[in-house]
Amino acid sequence: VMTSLAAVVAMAAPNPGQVEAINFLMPEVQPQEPDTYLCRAIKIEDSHRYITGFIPNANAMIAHHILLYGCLEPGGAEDEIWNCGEMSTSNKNYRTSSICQTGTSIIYAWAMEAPRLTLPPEVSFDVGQDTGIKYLVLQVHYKNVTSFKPPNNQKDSSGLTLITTTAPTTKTAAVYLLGTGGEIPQHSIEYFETACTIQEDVEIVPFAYRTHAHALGRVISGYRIRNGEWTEIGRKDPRLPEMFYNVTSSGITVKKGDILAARCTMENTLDHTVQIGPTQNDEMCNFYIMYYVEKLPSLNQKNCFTVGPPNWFWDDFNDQKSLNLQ
Ligand code: IYT
Ligand code: CU
Ligand code: CU
Repeated sequence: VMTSLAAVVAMAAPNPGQVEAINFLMPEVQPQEPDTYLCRAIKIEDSHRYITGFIPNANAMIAHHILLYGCLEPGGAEDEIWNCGEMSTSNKNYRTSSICQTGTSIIYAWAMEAPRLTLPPEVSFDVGQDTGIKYLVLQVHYKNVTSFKPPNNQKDSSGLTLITTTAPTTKTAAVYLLGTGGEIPQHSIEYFETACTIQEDVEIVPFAYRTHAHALGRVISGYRIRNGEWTEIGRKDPRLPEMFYNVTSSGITVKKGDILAARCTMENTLDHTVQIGPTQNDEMCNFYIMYYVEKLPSLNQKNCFTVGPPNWFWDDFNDQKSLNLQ
């Protein structure tokens, strides 16, 4: 059970399940370098947990973003804090490791201005025993670290309060990730595109989306294509806070034979080519779809990646050159 963490507050239980608010916070850390990414893991292997909401415990002056990941195996041990950045800086006070060793998925994202997220009624993330998520990993991106240095020497407990229940909800949430590889030549605008056909006989209901790029992203959009007709799922300037936003219009479903597609428009005003890659000097093109299924099973396919420009554009879709990584 998740009781290894300090405060587990029992709340009123309106349904047969026990509702618990679990504080998943940094243990009074003092990162010393700006742009430090710290991770902490908790094991949730012993029982099923159904996460129905996320309450941020963060200050936008200090934390740039907070991400909650599900892992099969975490990058660090329990009761350990490790460096888990997009490798922009490495902090000597902590060991550096990946977020997850295996089975990575994003569950929730907070960035400045993001309010708490309550999932739709009867929707939850099923984590723990018999699921692909045996650990939860909290990642905090520390932007401003001056308050952690002398004379203030403050300690930080940024993180999330997870609203959980032990009783299953009728609907199950998950996240589907669309993204690309590729490169943008100097002084140009480039389109990073991906598209995949849903092959499984599962109907999903997207309800939130998140975009992610680095400095060159200008607009990222996602679509469902059914019988040649395009319906927007979401569209955002990735320079805005990278949190989950409500889909453009609710009630869009995606089923077998539909195509999910995404595009990132990037502008490179620099004097060199920029590639998709892991550091802040590289780029990324990601469109995350948070969805639920009314009834299990959910999708096995969790992402849709292409090699991106200059080798793959939507026009290449019929050649079936799209790659499904993982
Ligand atoms: C190369 C790339 O696009 N990396 C992204 C997306 C990504 C996320 C996960 C790729 C894989 C994953 O298992 I989860 I393979 C990326 O790193 N995006 C960052 C996060 O660190 C996930 C982001 O903020 O969206
Ligand atoms: Cu950040
Ligand atoms: Cu990135």
